[in-house]
Amino acid sequence: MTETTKIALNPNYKRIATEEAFAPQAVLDMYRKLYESHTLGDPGFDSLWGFYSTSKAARPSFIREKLADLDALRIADMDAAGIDHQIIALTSPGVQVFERDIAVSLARESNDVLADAVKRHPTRFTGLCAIAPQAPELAAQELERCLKLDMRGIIIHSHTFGEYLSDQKFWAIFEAAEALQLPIYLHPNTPPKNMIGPFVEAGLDGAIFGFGVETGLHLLRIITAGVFDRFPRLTMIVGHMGEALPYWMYRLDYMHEAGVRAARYECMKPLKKKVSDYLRENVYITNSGVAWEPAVKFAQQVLGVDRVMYAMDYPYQYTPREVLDMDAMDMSLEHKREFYQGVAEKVFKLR
Ligand code: 1DF
Ligand code: MN
Repeated sequence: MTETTKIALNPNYKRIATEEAFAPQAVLDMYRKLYESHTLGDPGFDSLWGFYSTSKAARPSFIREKLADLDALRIADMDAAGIDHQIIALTSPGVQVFERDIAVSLARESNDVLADAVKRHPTRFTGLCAIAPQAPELAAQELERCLKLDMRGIIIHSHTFGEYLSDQKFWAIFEAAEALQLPIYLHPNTPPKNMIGPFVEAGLDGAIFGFGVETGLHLLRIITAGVFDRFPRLTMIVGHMGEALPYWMYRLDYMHEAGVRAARYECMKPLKKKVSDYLRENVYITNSGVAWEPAVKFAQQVLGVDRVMYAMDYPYQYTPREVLDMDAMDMSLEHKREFYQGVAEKVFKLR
């Protein structure tokens, strides 16, 4: 974050960063108040936003300032890193820590703030729509409003008060997302209170590991609950190299099949396809937080070049030099263009 060298835009492809965060100042203020009130009873939230709300260290201070900016500061950072375009979403945990009515209206407010910024900078920004899973029956309404605001997808920050979207009470969200053809970015949150103990006592609850465990688990619950059999045209996106699930595909297929055949769990029903088929056919992944050539190539190999997108995770992992590393990957220009530009243009309907 102290780098000042400016990285040129690449004439061979656009660099589109697909998991970039913002938060209206009002939301940041509410996170701080919620943390300071100690009323939520969610150790993950207190760990995450206790840190980002109050720490005076350089990185959290940088992040607080940049999250709230949707103009000159952000665009200067994009220019310095050679990022042409950001797909921007409300930061984690979104509105998913607030009481239902507040969550619904706060999602609306932050969608308006983001849509205005996209209007000011249409060539630089695209927005995702925040919704309140606390009110699944209102999701369709807000999603239609977001479509009119020209948003291109949905952001959901994993669990909501410890509940997962695999629970059928949330499926109205999937129904609306599929009908409106809006992809759902399932973004990390800290593990819920009944899971976080061993993580937080070792300082592993956040982006270092807990995020990935929680979000990979969440996507797997969605798959094994049969969501994609019921909504076959639904697409979801997960960051952080698919939250490690691509690496697990072989074993997931083997053990799911074995468990179903033996009728081991009442809750684990047969699916129309293998677990890995849903990962390949209904899911896109991004390399947010993982600017690492072997991991990018492995994901492309097992999911397909048409399934893996670039993301920086600005402002949390603002590392302009990673762009040069990704540019230098030993990979054909055609595949690099898919990674940086082509897949994102398709998923978010940018052209
Ligand atoms: C962090 C990372 C925080 C990611 C985030 O939102 C976030 C972090 C609060 O480093 O604490 O979106 N991330 O996606 O890796
Ligand atoms: Mn992120």
